[in-house]
Amino acid sequence: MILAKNPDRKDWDKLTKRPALKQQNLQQLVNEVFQAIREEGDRAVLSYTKIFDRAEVEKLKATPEELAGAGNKISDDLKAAIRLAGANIEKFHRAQTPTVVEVETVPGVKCWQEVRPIERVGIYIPGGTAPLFSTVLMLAIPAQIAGCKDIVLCTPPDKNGQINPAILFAAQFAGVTQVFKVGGIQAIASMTFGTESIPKVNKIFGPGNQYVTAAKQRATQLGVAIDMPAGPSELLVLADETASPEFVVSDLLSQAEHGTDSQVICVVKSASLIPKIQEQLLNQLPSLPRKDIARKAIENSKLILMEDDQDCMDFINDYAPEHFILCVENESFYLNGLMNAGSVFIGNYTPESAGDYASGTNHTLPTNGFAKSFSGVNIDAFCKKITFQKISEEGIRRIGPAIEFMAEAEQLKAHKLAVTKRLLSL
Ligand code: HSO
Ligand code: ZN
Repeated sequence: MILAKNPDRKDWDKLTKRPALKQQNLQQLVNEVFQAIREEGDRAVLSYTKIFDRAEVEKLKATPEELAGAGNKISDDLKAAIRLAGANIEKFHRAQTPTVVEVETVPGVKCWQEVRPIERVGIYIPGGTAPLFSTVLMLAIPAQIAGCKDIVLCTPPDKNGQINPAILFAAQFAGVTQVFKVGGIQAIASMTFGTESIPKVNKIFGPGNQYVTAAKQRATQLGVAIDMPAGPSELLVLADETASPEFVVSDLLSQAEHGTDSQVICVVKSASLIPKIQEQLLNQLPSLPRKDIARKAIENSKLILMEDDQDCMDFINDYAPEHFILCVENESFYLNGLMNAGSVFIGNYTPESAGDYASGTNHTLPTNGFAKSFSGVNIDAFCKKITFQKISEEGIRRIGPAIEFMAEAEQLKAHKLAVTKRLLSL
């Protein structure tokens, strides 16, 4: 880890800056795939699946038999774990259900706001070395609670044209309505335009590599919403002497094993923690199956000594971490001052893994400083709010003249007349 001791504020920029994403020019490839899928539908999807995933797929849609058989291919313990995690995610997200807002702003002017689900949502789940079936729960459970009619899931097939059984099981458990064996740019393009088998959706959720990210950006230009801009996962830990260095390092590594580009920052309040953290890293890293990935991520990560509380607070708000682990004695100082973070984990017994899987909070969170302006996925992400108003004769009498004055001042005569005509009729 790169070590910094009480860095000067003018050097914070370097420490809070995420490494520049490799901005490969994917636009041309994305446009090509999008155009082919718009014109040829399934035929193009199948041929890209052959080229990019090296998989022969007969039918894009997972069959009822495939879905039904998935439960037998995973252990009972894993099924029980998925059910426990799912129940907690459901409890926490159901409690977020927005309520109707109704106000009579002046007598006779009734305004209210109601919530409607986004009708069709798409969930993208990457394949690869670690099939993240937990993300299925994090996206499909809130979608179901919100009342989305169609919850479409796309995930790339393996070489034999199969989908990971844990993903299939989680999909059924969480209320996904249709599962498709398609990944990458072709999955996002399919959900953007719709093909013979894959429905067009209104909003696309889920993580992905740079191809998927570029494709999601293209989808937004074509009128499909997306959850949030994506970047490599990140964690900031703030620890004082009450924190267990062993636990702190286990959290740093759990984040680091996601990818070589994962971002890890450990801020310590006292110098005595520095050698303890370094020692724990040496102890814990070598035994991890994904040690090569984790080591690379840790090499680019920072261990920072910051003794002043206000400095720490300002630094954290500046960085705006996706995940923030707070393990200090004076936690309320930080909880009160915190402005920017995706999700916060407090105390020695709250590992980030808890939020990744089973405590109930969502793990789809803003990265790359977007926690300054974005929330993590929650029920609102699957809903729209519609405003309504009903104005009585008394109501239009009360607010009509103000509307007339404002319309006149904006030189919008037709707007003014729409009110004048009504006032004259009374
Ligand atoms: N930490 C990841 C989510 C995840 N972890 C899924 C394990 N599985 C991004 O928040
Ligand atoms: Zn994780």
